[in-house]
Amino acid sequence: MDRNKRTLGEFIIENQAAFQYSSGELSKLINAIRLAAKVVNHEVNKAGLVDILGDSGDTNIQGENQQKLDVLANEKFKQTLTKREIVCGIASEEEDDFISVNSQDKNFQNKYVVLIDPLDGSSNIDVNVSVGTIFSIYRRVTPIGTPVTKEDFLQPGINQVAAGYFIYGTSTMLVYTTGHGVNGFTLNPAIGTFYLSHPNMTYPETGRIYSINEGNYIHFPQGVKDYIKYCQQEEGDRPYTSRYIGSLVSDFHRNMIKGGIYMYPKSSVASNGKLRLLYECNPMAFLAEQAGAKASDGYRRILEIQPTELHERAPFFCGSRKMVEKAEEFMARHKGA
Ligand code: P6P
Repeated sequence: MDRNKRTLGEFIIENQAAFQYSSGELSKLINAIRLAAKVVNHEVNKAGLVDILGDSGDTNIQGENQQKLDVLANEKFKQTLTKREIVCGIASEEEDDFISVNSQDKNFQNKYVVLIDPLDGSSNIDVNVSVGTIFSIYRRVTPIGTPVTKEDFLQPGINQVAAGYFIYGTSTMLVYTTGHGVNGFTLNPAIGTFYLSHPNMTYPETGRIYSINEGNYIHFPQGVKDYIKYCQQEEGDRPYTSRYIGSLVSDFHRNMIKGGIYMYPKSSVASNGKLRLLYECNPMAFLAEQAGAKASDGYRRILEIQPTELHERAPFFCGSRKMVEKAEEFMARHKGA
């Protein structure tokens, strides 16, 4: 029963002092993101009805019919975040450029920028597979009182002050960190409240699950091909199990609980892989490291990469520390290949 579990709100207040920029700002920011996620969760859960019944009959705030879900999710997060008096800028996978926010004409006094993938894995919606929202939060680096610039968004992942994801699956969860470990909260849909269900989440040091789209095998670097064959060999605790949902948040979440590695490497058809550094790799890498795991591009720590473009991509190896280190060993053998 929820009676003896702390709510998200209680947890944030109890841990506010640990957040170096507290004065309630984190609470407002996480609450804003939580509110938008509950709306998105509602829309995701009835998505199938749109196909079955045609128009869901719902209209959104603009009076338009049901929009495409990832556009709808983007609008919900933008609306909610711009109303909070702590966000000065938003970058989103669904927006070509960043959005400068000067809520209530406060002369750009707000301190935080939020980068977001509003609905990651949205192609899975049509086949009823879980999807997620990924968010990453930084303090601005340009002077308060001035409009945000691209510099405020192009920060290395080590500068994140908070990051997390929502997973809209068999249950809806929020998993986030502010640099003091990773905690998971499960939504009780009956009352719309998130409860602390997974305190202090940690990745197992090793595991037996590898997640990669092996349909791209012929395009992978030799180091990745060799690592996949290593996973499939009959030796010791191998062969491992291949599990790939096609939704980063879901594969990451399962691997954090069971142990495993997720890989989206570069290839001959995608020179930097597919995942976006700023609002997919960095937040998931922050969570991974806070949970005792590892995240690299096959060579370098993801969180130390200096971004140059808002939507730049990065190869991504993330999960149980010993598995990522083994994959990096294979990559090192063919460095430059
Ligand atoms: P592929 C979803 O589009 C996503 O960004 C991740 O969530 C997922 O892991 C990956 O792309 C799937 O890509 O090329 O294997 O279909």
